[in-house]
Amino acid sequence: MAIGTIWFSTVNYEANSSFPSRIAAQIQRRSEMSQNRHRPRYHFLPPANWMNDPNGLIQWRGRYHMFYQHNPFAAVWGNMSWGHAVSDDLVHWHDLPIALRPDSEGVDTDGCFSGIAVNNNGVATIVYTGVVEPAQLACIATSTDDDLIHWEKHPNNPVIKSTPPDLDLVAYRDHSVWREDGMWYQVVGAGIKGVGGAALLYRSHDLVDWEYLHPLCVGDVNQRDPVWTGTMWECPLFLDLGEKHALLISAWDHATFYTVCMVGTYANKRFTPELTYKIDLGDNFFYAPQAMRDDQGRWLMWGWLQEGRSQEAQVADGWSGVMSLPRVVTLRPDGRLGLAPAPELKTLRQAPKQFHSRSIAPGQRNLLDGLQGDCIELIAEIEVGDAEQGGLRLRCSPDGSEETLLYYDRNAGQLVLDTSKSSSDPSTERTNRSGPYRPAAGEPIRIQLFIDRSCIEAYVDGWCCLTGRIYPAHEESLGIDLFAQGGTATLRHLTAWPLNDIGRP
Ligand code: DQQ
Repeated sequence: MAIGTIWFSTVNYEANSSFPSRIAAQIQRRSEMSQNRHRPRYHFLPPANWMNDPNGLIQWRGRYHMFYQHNPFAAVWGNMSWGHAVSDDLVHWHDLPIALRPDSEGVDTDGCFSGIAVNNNGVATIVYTGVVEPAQLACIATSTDDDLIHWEKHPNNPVIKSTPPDLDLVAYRDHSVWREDGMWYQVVGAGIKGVGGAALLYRSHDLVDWEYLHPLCVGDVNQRDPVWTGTMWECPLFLDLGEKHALLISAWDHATFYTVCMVGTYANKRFTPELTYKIDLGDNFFYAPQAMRDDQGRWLMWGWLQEGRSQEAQVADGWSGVMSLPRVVTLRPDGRLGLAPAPELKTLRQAPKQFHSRSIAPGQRNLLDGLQGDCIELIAEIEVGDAEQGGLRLRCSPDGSEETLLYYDRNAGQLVLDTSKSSSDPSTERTNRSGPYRPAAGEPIRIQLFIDRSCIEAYVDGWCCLTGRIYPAHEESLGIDLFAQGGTATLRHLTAWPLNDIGRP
């Protein structure tokens, strides 16, 4: 088994101690990995090994910094450290050395779990979860260099010494921190036994001394409608959107992973949800999101695209986990969150191909003149007409044995990513992803879609996202086509742009 070899080779880029040699090793590792055919080409992921949650997103001295949960030693979860990359344009990322790693003694020997970064009067400060099992407690670290490379853990860590004594908790970790009325506020993710997930609210003058106030919001473990919010809320994310606030939580319960968005009102330091729904119909393929407000005042959000293939395949390939594209988050007049890919991504576009006015009858194929691509962006408007289902076929093999369908199901009122035929490799996950969606009355469905090898990211009507992972077994599964069933749909127009690889410095 190749595991031993992989472990050995992937460990190298971290084993070098000098900064330039570590960066050089990261670049070499990236170029070795780029040949892997499921590895995305314009989504961010580390040079090698494991990545999960986005962490510590911050714009600092004009540059975008992304930290992420990372195992530097293998393509499996473990040794939780904070990987680090920086970008000037939100598109191209430069790797930097690991920012935080577990110490051999102290308050995070079992991992530096997820957290955030804030600007505390000119001092970049991370609030993260230090783990010494079974304790998972808030810790802080500061950096005073312009590139946020060196981090000092605070001597008073953990800065929150224990969980609130009156609460019987399932778990307690992860942080969202903001400034309000001249004070720092934070919520910590938690679950209250027998009650539901919770976001616990704290207040501080200096990010070091924290006073527990009360739950900002508590879920109901017995409530399934409109969406179950799990037994514990990981990675709470509290966003001030002006008229409304949004609390995003990663609903957790052993095998359950998806992100729930609650839009509502924040008053008297309590949050009351008014609208609750899944922020991405891909469930675990968009998990643990985090957001930053940039110099332009935009909320930019990233989430972790989990893998849909076996752990053996991940270890054999030497990488696991992908970061979503940056999503601009806004508040829509209908109360939902608007979600759009950051416009900076347009710089990746090559010459477009355009298609207009095509009718789509069931079973018809090759309606897009042989369009192909696994590194491509599409914008399409489709009228479902009298069809029961209408949409797109993606990553189709010439013999039709492999294909992925993205369509609107009119009768069910659902957006569906049908992955049942995405791969003839039985070890890949092929469970369909779907959820409530209807276009506005009389309107076509407007799809902006990104295919990046194993990643599919769909943005429909500017609010309904569906992210998936697919692993076609055949190299020639590159076809893109139109799809209708139970009647005839119509393509108004479709533009396709092959996208550039983001390359590496
Ligand atoms: N991942 C981190 C935790 C968080 C979980 C550990 C969510 O802090 O709760 O890697 O994916």
